[in-house]
Amino acid sequence: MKGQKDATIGEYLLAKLQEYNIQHVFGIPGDYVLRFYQLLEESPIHHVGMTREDAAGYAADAYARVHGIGAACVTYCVGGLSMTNSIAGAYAEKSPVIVISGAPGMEEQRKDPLLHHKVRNFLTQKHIYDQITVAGTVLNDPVTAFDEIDRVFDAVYRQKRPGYIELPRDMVDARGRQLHQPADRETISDPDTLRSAVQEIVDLISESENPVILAGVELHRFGFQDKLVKLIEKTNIPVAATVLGKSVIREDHPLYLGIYEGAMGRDEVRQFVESSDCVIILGAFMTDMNLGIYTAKLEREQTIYITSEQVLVKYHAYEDVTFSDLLDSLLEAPLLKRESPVLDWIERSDRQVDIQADAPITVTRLFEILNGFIADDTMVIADIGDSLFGAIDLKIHQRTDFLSPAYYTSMGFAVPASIGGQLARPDKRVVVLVGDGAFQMTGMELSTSVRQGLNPIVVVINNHGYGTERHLQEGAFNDIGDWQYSQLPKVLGAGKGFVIRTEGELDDALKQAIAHTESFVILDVQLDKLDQSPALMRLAERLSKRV
Ligand SMILES: Cc1ncc(C[n+]2csc(CCOP(=O)(O)OP(=O)(O)O)c2C)c(N)n1
Ligand SMILES: [Mg+2]
Repeated sequence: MKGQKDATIGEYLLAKLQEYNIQHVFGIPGDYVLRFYQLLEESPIHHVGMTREDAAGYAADAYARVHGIGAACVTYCVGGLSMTNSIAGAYAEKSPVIVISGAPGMEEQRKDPLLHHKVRNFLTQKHIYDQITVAGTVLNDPVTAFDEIDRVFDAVYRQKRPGYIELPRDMVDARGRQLHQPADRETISDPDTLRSAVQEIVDLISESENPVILAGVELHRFGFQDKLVKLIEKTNIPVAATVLGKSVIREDHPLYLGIYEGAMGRDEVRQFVESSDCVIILGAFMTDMNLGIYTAKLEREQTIYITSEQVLVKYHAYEDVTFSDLLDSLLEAPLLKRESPVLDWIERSDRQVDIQADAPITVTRLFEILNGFIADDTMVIADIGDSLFGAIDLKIHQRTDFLSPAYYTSMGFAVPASIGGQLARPDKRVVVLVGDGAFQMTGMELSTSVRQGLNPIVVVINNHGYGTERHLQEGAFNDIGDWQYSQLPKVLGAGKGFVIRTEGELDDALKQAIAHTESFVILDVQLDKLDQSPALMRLAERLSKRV
């Protein structure tokens, strides 16, 4: 890094962010981080001021998912601890976010005084972050600070999970020193093990009659989408995606089957995958959400399971084989090109949706109509609840254009995530799908969208409360306040709002939303309390058969 010999710790950290091409940092200042904020403002990096720290975490997470790595910067404890839930989500779903937190100066910390924002001791926040990051450091020593910063960035980038850097305020201007050049920590495969693993995998695939690939989120995170496309086009093996991996491949690719998620997914996809005699899982975490709450039936005897963390073939594991090397070797291996599979049950062309202008809007029709509205430049960000269940059936045109906390499922992700997502990809129009409950948690972050000149189209799926939970256990605890969502433009001084009760109103509002590019658009889609998406219905129906 240039000029590192004379750099201060603050300057080095900023240079490191730029070296990793991080152009936006999300957060809220506080006195313990103000000096670093001053440097941040003087740097070419844009600071994006949010209304809450958890929302800053979601925005940085979305930015990281789209851009490859992201960062959030907050003050000590009141800020950092408020962001732990979103960073926990980034950990669980493998999103590489650098967390920078200010802290009391090392001089101030001597004799353990009761300084504001301190919880138990001065390491409380660091200890909490140890549980939800892959690497963490307190930059309390100028001699080791540069190496520590290198170590955390390196771990975050390689493991695609968050890292924590705490910067005491009197260390920002301290001059650091590079003790040693960062070691090349590139992990490499053991050639013999790699050869043996590839041989076994090739044999299994070659002997199988109807292999299928199940593609997961790690292909997004490591940027292996091209390798996936090459592999399926070389072999004609069809591919399904997990929910968390949705949009890992263009959803109109002729070899794409749809989302596989056990009982929640479409029957045809489920049958196709479960009747395969060789399921090749690539970069997918087999979570309960991916498997439709443990209703999937995959036999280990017929499974090849490859991720960045493990290579399992049937019942045994190969160690010292990297995900990347294995994919490259499979691309070069003598795998036969099969006949094109017959996939005539998949609807390829977008069906024209006939709008029944006066018909009351339902969740099913909402998603059918939205499907016709999604274009090449649309990025869809779905919150949890029926926003996510319904979105499973949406057809995403480009890859990596669908984001959702589909495994950790924290409500409130989508609106703040739309800020990180669109700043990372300004050429995209973001459609946010969000339940009324989730919107009430973080929807006011639209204020930041206005300040940043962003233009999300926010579809509030308003089923008057915690709909998903009503289907599990009804009670007054599922009711929430009845907000006038379409009036928010008045409060925020920008935007366009619509109340949607019929299909005609939805169609008209969506057309106006496309034309309104200067600020956000919010659609309050009024639904029946007990209405639900086809995916949620499928799940309920299949589960009820099991009990
Ligand atoms: C932060 C957080 N708190 C609580 C929950 C538990 N929870 C799961 S679904 C749900 C209701 C979601 O309501 P809404 O956003 O309106 O979506 P809907 O289910 O109505 O489609 C709740 C409270 C959660 N997942 N995340
Ligand atoms: Mg709701």
